[in-house]
Amino acid sequence: MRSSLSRSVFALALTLALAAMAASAWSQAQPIPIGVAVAQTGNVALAGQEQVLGAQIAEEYFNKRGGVNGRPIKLVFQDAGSDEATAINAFQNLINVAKVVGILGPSLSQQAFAADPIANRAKVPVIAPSNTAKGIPQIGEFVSRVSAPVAIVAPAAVKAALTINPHIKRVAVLYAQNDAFNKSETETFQSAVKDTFKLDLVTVQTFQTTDTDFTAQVTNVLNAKPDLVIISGLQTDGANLVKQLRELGYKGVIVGGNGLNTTNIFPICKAHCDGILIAQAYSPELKSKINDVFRSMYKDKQKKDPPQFSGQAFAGIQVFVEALTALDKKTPIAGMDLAKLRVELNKQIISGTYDTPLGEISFTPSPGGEINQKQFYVAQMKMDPDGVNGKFVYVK
Ligand code: 1QQ
Repeated sequence: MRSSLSRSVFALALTLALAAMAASAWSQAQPIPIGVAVAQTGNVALAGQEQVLGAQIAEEYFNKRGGVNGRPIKLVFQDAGSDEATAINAFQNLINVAKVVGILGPSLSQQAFAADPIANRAKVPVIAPSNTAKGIPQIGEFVSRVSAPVAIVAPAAVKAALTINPHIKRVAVLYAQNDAFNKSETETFQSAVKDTFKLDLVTVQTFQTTDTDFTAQVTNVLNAKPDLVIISGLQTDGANLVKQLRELGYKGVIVGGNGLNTTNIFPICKAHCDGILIAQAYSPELKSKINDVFRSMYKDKQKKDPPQFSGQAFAGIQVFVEALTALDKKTPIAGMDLAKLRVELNKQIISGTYDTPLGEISFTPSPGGEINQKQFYVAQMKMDPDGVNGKFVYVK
């Protein structure tokens, strides 16, 4: 009797101890795993590689400063590729196998609409580093973004075009119709052209992100005699379109969307990249302590100023680190099981204010997750005559 009682007490104690160990298993894992699922392969890797760099610099910087109250973070990279299926796979791996506390990714809005609902159902916080389409934070309460929506950022480039050439009247718009971000961005551009700046939208042409021959669209554009052309495409298709527009004789101003927002398109449009105007949610010239540090760390490695996609990725990791730090001060995270930590971390992310290389940012309250950001910019591509090297020059 006595021994069977003590046996069951022992069994109970053992069960409790095992449960406690399982609950804190993640927390024994030094360091804290944060998932990064961006495009390391496929056509969007032209932007994704800049995100990898930005995230790695954040990891190095914040770990040097003591990580999360003395505990380092560890980025777990899982290639999200350039399509929906690869992004979903990456998210599932990070959530279920790597058991990360949250995910930075994916690169495309098109992928986010497919992969984010999985994280949202699993109650895993996602920070979108470059998902600028309408409707991203509305995917669910676990989704927030450090990438300001096109609706707020993009019109600045049209305004800059009008400053460069005040005689612009006739505008042609082209967009990739098989991509969620490009469909969202062209809506913004078209309404800026017609409603905000009262210009004539003389033609709208569509293409696919997989297209390589734009002769038909360019011919239609040239026939419409525009003095401004606005392109919403991704990197390779967008840059090929610019190239063919110039080769077939277009001489007016070109505004590109966020899909062309990388110097990695230079090898495609070469000298023809010259002059493209693109609105920016980041400027290397922003004066702040954190941006000075980020800019100099990036410059040491890459010998050039950091681009927007790197700045946003850095900011996303910074938000994770600072939210984890604040949460840990209130309730030590080592005692939390992973499911609870993810939920509490999401609440903390949404409620914080962060002094990032993008300037001071915060999020709209739960179930919000939309970024509040104050400063936006416009850059213009300046190519050397050889068409090989070039840079983004910020328009004053
Ligand atoms: C989106 C974007 C792309 C240009 C990121 C690479 O802004 O898909 O929302």
